[in-house]
This record gives sequence, structure tokens and C-alpha cells, in this order.
Amino acid sequence: MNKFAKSALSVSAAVIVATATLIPVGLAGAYGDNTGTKEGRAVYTLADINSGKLGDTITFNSITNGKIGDERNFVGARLTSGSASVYNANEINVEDGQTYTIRLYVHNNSPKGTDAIAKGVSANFSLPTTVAKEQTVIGYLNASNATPTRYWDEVTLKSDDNFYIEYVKGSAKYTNTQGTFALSDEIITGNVNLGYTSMNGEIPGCYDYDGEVTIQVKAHTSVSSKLAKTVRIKGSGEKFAESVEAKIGDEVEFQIEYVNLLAETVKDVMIRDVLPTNMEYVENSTYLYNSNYKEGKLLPENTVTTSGLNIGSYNARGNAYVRFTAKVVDKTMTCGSNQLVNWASSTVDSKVMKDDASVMVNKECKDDPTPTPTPTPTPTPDTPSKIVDTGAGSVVAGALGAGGITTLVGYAIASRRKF
Ligand SMILES: [Ca+2]
Ligand SMILES: [Ca+2]
Repeated sequence: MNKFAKSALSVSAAVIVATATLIPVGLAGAYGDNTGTKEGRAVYTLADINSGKLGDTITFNSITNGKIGDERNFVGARLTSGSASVYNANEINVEDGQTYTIRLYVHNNSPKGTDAIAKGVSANFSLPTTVAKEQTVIGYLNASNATPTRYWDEVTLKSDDNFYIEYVKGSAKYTNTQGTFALSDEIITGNVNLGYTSMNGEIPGCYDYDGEVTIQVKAHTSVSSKLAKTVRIKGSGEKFAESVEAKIGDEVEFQIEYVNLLAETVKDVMIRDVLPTNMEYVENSTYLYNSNYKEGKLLPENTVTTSGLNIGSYNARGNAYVRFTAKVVDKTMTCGSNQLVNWASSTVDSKVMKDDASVMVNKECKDDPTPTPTPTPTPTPDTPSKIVDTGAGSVVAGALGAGGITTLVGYAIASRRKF
């Protein structure tokens, strides 16, 4: 996850810049290409194509009366659970919790089949990453020997409420007459190759070889921030995870990731964590990582598990990590497996986000009623791989892990038995 997040960070910045420099060529909003002229690329009718007007030129998505209508409008969206073939080409209203499929149609317009193989064919999507009432997704298609070499189109998702779109991990696919091919999640951070019988970047000309890229996104309303709580055994050097196995006496390290998803700066972000009964906070173990403290700052406050911590102000996409240590103690554990769930919350302007992590403890009761505490390993310092500069002008796109977005959830579990 860390590695993926890091690449999302570095690659997506470039995507955003490309968007900003390429789009304003007078092609208002919707579709466009890198021809560099106000009119954009040459377009053809099916009759033009059939009469050989294209010559030896390889071009994509330039037929005005093709299978999907005007092929320049090649990115559309539909409700995933709705009709499989009807896409809204320009805009679609979305509802909280619903999943939408976004389609990018791919057609090498040359009628010459395997005598006109497009090379270096790839696609990518640019997804908005802050909360808004309108979210425009742009899809890009590239081919190194085509004229032009880069094409784009968009679709706008709309709602009466502010909402956030979450990319559904593992949802990227390419479908053509040969079947359906899984594509990498990197499609939302960088280019992913397409193809015909394999995803080798080569697509012959004509309808026999067309296809479509699809991804899924989920709409979340009332979301103002991302909060992701994870855990690991202290000093293990393991990646933070949703749950970890521990023994009584072990120290575990919790990480709470906060990201401001609003398009504006927020102040006085409060982070709080509620520990379950069989877990104790370790004094002077709370660290804050953000753009001011990239190596982490040991905080003098020991209030993260009581009244909470004020971690300051964050610009759009600004983020922070809070880490602290807790010890597994046996106050009320039952014999066998115990799941110690604890919840982290962030509060901004009285809006609360929560996320949890679990520590699994197996309590043995037969021969050894007093478990032997494991010696605490020396912690290895490491810093989060993704610190966003919260200064003005910073833009970060990319993937939020599935399940990273949490709306208000139940708050009852303190310590419960796992069956
Ligand atoms: Ca469109
Ligand atoms: Ca979690």
C-alpha cells in the first residue's frame, strides 16, 4: 500500500500538469487531443473511411457517425448495476454509496487491419481527489504512431450534495472481441498498455479490433476527510495493517492517517483514539508527521486516547499521520481468541470521521495461566512514505485505498470475543 501510494503521489502530479497545459486549446471542456490546433484533429464519416480517405494514417476515435456516435465523445459513465450498454456520455447524477462504471472507447479508425497496427497504445484516467458537487473524470488515450498521439474526453458526475469519488481497486479492465483483460490500478496514476490478444500496446485498425476500458468509482456524500487507522507490532518493521496478532504484554504501534478532502483549508483538526479495555496507552509515545514535521515530532501531550489532539490546519489534500504505542494487558480477557478493536476519529467543524484497527490476542488458559511477556524489540525509526506538502499550490491525485473512506459508523465495540 505504501509503495502504491508513493507512486500515486509522484506520477499523478505529472498527469495533473499535463492536463493543465493540454486542455485549454480552445476545445471547451469536453473532448480534445494534442494536435495543437483550435479545431483539433481531422474527423471522418464512415463513408470517408470506407472510401480510403484516411490513406496510411493511423488515427483513433475520429469517426463522427461510428458505433458509439461521435467517437470524440469516447468517455462516458453509467450506474454499474444499471443497463450494461447505455453510457451517459457527458454527465450523470450520482447517489451516495452507488458504484459507477466509467468507459473509455478505443478504436483505431484505419480500415487496413493488421497492416495498420497502432503502437504504444495506452490509457489513463485523471480522477478528482477533493469533495465537490461536480466531479469531472478525464480519460486519456495514447498511441505513439498515430495522428494525433494523445486524445482525451471527459464525463462529469453530479450530485446536490458534496461528494467524493473513490476508485474501486482492481476494477480496471479492457474488453474487446478477444475477451476481458484485467488492467493495473496504475491506470489512475499513469499510463497502462492496451492491446488486442494481449496488452502489449498494439491495436490493429478497424472495428474487429476496437474495445473499451472500464473502471469503477464509488460516490460518497458527506465526506470531508479520509481517516485510516492501522496497527503493527512495535519495532517489527512490518507494514501497518488492519489487524495484527499480539500476545499479552506486547506493545503495538497504531497509525492514524488523516487527509483533508475538502477543497478548502481546515483548522483545528482533532484526532482522538479510544482504546479498548485490555489496552493501555504508553506515556510519551505520540508522534505527529506532517509537512512541518516530515521526520516526525514527539508530542508533549499524552491526550490522544483521552481528550484528543489538535493537529493544526490542513490545506486541500493536506495530510498527517499520528502514531502512538499501546500495550496489551489482561484485565478482562477471555480464554482463547480476543479481538481488541479500537477506533480513531477525526473531528473538523464538528464533522466526525472514524476508522478502526484490531489487535488479535490468543489467551491460553490451560497449563500456563500467566503468559510470559515477550521482550520489547528496539523500535526501528521510519517515516511515512507519503507526506504531502500542505503549502499553497500543491496538488495530489491518486488512489485512496478501498475502505479508507469511512462515514459515521457504530461506536459500541470496546473489546469483544471473536468466534
Ligand atoms: Ca464524454
Ligand atoms: Ca482501518
